[in-house]
Amino acid sequence: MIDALGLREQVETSGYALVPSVLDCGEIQHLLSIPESVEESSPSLRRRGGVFAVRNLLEVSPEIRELAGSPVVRRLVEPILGPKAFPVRGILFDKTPDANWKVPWHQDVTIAVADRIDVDGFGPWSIKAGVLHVQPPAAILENMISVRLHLDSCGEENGALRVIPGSHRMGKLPEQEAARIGAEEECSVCAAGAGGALLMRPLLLHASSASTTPKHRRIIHIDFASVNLPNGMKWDIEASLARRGEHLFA
Ligand SMILES: O=C(O)CCC(=O)C(=O)O
Repeated sequence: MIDALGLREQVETSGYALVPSVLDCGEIQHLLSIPESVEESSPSLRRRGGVFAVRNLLEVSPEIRELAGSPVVRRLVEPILGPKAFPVRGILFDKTPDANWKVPWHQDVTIAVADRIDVDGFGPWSIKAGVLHVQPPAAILENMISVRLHLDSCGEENGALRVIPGSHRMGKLPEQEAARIGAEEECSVCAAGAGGALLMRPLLLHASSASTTPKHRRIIHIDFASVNLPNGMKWDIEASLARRGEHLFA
């Protein structure tokens, strides 16, 4: 049973929370088969050896949209963002001997949007996996939460995320400052069992090491927001589903 108030307080104070046993074995098995349901030729599938990432996951997978709207996930998101929260971006990624990487200390500062609309405080703009991205003002990122669902157990040996508790309250940090704080402040390792979830504010400083075992480390990462964008700017998922006559929660 999730203690909604405790979860909210923990995320407010530390910028993250670990929740064990969110998914059961059957749900994990089902989610592991999702890359097979994505069209072979889709540019969202990233391969090195096998598939190591599926980008634009909400766009390419109705199952992930369903997961994002499911009671198990809403019970994690709503205590933080309220009942109007909606998913805006999803990615599945693995660390394997063929696709292994480390990530330096950083904050997640970009969002996926449909069209370039120049608005004060938004920028720079970039393209990732064919999708337009922009850095929004901190106020947008402060109204977001990322849910990372672990499909394999994940400890230090296979690249668990390290975080600096409380760093989500420091605003957007220049790269050098992020590196300095990461090197000097005490970090926590977000180890999780298969089926466990990590909730994390995008501005929380985080890093991860390369995996040192041949085990999979598959994670479904879904970003949620609770605010609309200004001046008619649209979240990418909103616009791409609308073009197909679909909705987030069909
Ligand atoms: O999963 C990882 O090892 C790093 C992921 C990350 O840094 C991110 O999603 O921003």
